[in-house]
Amino acid sequence: MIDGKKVMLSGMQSTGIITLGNYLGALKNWVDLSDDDSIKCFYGIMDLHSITVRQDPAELRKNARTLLMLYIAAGLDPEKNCIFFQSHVPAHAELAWILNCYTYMGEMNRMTQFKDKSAKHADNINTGLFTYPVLMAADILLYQADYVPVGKDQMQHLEITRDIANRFNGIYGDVFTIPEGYVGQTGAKIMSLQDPTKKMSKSDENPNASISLLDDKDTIMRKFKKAVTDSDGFIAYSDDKPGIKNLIDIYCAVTGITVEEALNEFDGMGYGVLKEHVGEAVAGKLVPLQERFKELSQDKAYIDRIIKENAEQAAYYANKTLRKVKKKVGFII
Ligand code: ATP
Ligand code: LTN
Repeated sequence: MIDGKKVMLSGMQSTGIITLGNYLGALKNWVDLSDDDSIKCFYGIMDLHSITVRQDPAELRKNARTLLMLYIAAGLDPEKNCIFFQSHVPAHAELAWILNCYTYMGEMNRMTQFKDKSAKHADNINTGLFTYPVLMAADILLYQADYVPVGKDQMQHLEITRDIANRFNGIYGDVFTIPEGYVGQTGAKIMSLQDPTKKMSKSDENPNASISLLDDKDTIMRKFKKAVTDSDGFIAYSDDKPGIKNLIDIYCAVTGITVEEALNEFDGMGYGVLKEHVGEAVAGKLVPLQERFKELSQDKAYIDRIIKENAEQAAYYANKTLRKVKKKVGFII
């Protein structure tokens, strides 16, 4: 609790321009939830997590700043929500170290994200990638978060966070709040436009596989036109038709209508027209966000102030928990 309010925390890695999947699966839900004045919200730009995969330094710096501006452009008010860079709060790395000593190799070995990422980056399977979920646990537990809104793919990391917190509390008493994951109903998992059996990901090498939040309308329309579907030729919402199902999911998440309503609307349409409708809806949703982003990009002083003030605020709460942990573990403080 902070000032009598429940706490919510989430974040994304600054590994590239975020996609429609990140937006519908996470960012859009954050914005909806941040309207609730009974919740104190923290949103991190998780740059420490980003370097588990090799990054170009200039790109990383640019992507991190872009991500912060996209959070704000999407509707997160930085005066109300604490939006901060993970690397500006040293407590994250410190608590991660401590929690590493309360986490078992066997637990980390089971993490599917590690398996996926180590297969993808076979030349750089570093220990940071392996202990990535422990750093994520530190992010969450430092702020005593009650709720953590994430896409479906992150739920396994949430479970391990709860296990680590329960283990630590079991030894030292009630130090950490046990967080609950929260997955929105729509957009929980948006799939790649080129391979609808794989999730849409900002680090996909094929640019046609994902919609970037900064793609212009022509690019969006072109990417949907090229989206992989099937050769049946009829619209239905079924796991056997992952390409069409994904297009319908995207449409529903963007417009807020149900699958049934969407199926009525698309009744008798061909795939080409369906793709056009989805493309129009997505582009329409992203235009206001892109305009706000442009304005923010021109206001360096404002963004610099947000970065500084929010880092101080985040550090204040994080250090409170870290001091408590150090005392419990037996460090001289
Ligand atoms: P990377 O490709 O760099 O691994 P990513 O695109 O998978 O990144 P993350 O930074 O890992 O994105 O995730 C940020 C947030 O977006 C998380 O809450 C995650 O669950 C959500 N998310 C990521 N991809 C999708 C998707 N395809 N559909 C729905 N939510 C998603
Ligand atoms: N692993 C998350 C990003 C992340 C995160 C967090 C999400 C890092 N720390 C803490 C929620 C809470 C991902 O989306 N890939």
